[in-house]
Amino acid sequence: MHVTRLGGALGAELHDVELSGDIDPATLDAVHDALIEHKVLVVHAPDLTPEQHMAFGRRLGEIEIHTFFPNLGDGFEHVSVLDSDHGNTASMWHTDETFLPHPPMGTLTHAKILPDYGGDTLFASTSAAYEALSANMKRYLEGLNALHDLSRTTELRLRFGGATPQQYGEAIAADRRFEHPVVRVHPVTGAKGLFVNPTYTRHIVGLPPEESDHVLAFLLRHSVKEQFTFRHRWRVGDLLMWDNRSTMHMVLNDFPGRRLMYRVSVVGSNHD
Ligand SMILES: O=C(O)CCC(=O)C(=O)O
Repeated sequence: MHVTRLGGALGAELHDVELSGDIDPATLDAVHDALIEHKVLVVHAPDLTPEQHMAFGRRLGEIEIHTFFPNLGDGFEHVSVLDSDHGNTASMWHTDETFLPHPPMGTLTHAKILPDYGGDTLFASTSAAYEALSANMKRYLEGLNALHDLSRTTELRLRFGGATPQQYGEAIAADRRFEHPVVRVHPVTGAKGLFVNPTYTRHIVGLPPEESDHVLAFLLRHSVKEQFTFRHRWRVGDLLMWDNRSTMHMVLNDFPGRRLMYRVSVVGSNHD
């Protein structure tokens, strides 16, 4: 296997690695190390089947049935489906499922159908963003927690007519929310990273609302400065893996036509 870097802050492509069969432990360790170092890995794997996709995920850790995305069903519940034809294009910056007590350690997304152009995915390194903060801001954030809430997505849809007040009420009542530190320590590297995102983070706990809103707005704008980002232009059959503990991502919703992705998220890690 060899690794080519694709971006200054994050992103690399793996070559000469076969993810569909029995991966030997040394290769698996090398893939895992590359994931930790580069945060986003691209492997071109056009023949990867959903079985092999799940099996590779399980080599990294326990895989989840996604909280809200539809899935392939019938033995393939762990493969969730993002189909733009069904309105599923995750086009707002987020880290996956941060409203859970234990968000996934990583996600593996396989491109099945792509539009003729557009639909790239942007990634940002939350550790590079943290490192670039001033010492004063780092001190200010230390010890603060933020509330992450799944119902925030329904609230946003409500504002644009995509959800009813009743659906919003149900989303609040579903109580899918959790407080996490604003600065999180990566369990493998020990590196600190910002852990707030505009999709799920509602507020910083204990701050006056206006202060919380302004601090979050600053952090979110800061986090996606181009020097912390990497943009992936997909080929059908690309498998992208991202370390969900040190990144945010969003899809550019700039395309006509259909974009269909299969995804597997790893909730427990075999390597921490
Ligand atoms: O479709 C993609 O490129 C990424 C989708 C996404 O945001 C996710 O799977 O969490």
